[in-house]
Amino acid sequence: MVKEAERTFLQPQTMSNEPTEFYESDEELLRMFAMMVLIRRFEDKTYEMYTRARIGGYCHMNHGEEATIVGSIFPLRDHDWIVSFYREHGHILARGAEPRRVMAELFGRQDGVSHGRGGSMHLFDANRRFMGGYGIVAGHMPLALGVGYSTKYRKQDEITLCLTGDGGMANGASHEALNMIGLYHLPVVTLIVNNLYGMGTTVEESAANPNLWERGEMYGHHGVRVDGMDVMAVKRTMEDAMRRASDGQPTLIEAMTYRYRGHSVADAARYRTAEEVQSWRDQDPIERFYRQLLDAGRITEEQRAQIEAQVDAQVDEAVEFAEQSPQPDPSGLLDFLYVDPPPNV
Ligand SMILES: Cc1ncc(C[n+]2csc(CCOP(=O)(O)OP(=O)(O)O)c2C)c(N)n1
Ligand SMILES: [Mg+2]
Repeated sequence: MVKEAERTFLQPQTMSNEPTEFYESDEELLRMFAMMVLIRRFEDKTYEMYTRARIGGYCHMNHGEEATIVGSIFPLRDHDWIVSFYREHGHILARGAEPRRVMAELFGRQDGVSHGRGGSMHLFDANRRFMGGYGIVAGHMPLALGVGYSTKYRKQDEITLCLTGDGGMANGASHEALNMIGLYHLPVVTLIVNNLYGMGTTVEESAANPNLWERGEMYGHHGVRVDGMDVMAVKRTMEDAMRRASDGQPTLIEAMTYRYRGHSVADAARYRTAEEVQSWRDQDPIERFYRQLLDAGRITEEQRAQIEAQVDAQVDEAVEFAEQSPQPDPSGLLDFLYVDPPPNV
């Protein structure tokens, strides 16, 4: 067992009432806030739909991770890429995918973002350069390396954001990918969503050195740890990382956050205490951002209520859409497996 004293650095930061400097427009700040609320409410609804057997299979949710997600994905430009893992509902929403098509995918329906073939762990939106959604822990990191290599080979100004979990950093593929990204000076930003657990295993139980950000330096990346419950802190860290990436310097960001719910819908999370969960809920990223915006006079109570009402309507509509979307026809079982038409090689 890991002793309490050894875990002090993983304790939540205390809420700060310091005024925050914003250079974003009101419109942009409210869009960020609305997206964090959308991810939260979408996941609430996902949980409800799972318990009502509308969604099957594995289902991993993002409650609590909204600041890390929005702070890292919002700075990306349309021509940048994302490669993600299986806890990615919020990631694809933040990239701009339609909630109704994401919900339809969770339902396994034809109108889903992966035409019902992928489900919760395999969300794709190639038009938005959202390249999945993968179930093999860290198996996607070499794919992000490949996307970054392609960008450099084609001499394009495109950045790849690779999101991964803390547990994934114990898999050999993460080391190989980080090494080659550093070796070839690829424009890749790797962001560890450190929610302190890989299933029921703590970071201290899976990492000889639990300061995961320190691995950046040994692989030629800039390494940095950020408070993943503070959306503006994550956004600034990501903006810096993007500037470095454009100059051929990759970054490894470790965002300290927490998942409020179990590993998947089926996990009762008996490996942690209710007090621990509450201590993180007490510094909820949505409430924290709201407080920052309120203190800076950038949001009103009325605006918040309006955003929440709009989001609720959007999520309800997403469920209606998913319910009405047809099951994929069995005759299309082999569709979408290969590029169509196949490349002329
Ligand atoms: C290679 C591989 N090993 C084990 C698993 C089983 N598994 C699924 S999720 C998971 C935990 C990963 O934790 P982390 O990377 O911290 O991501 P989180 O679920 O916390 O977001 C494990 C071990 C897997 N899917 N792939
Ligand atoms: Mg984890």
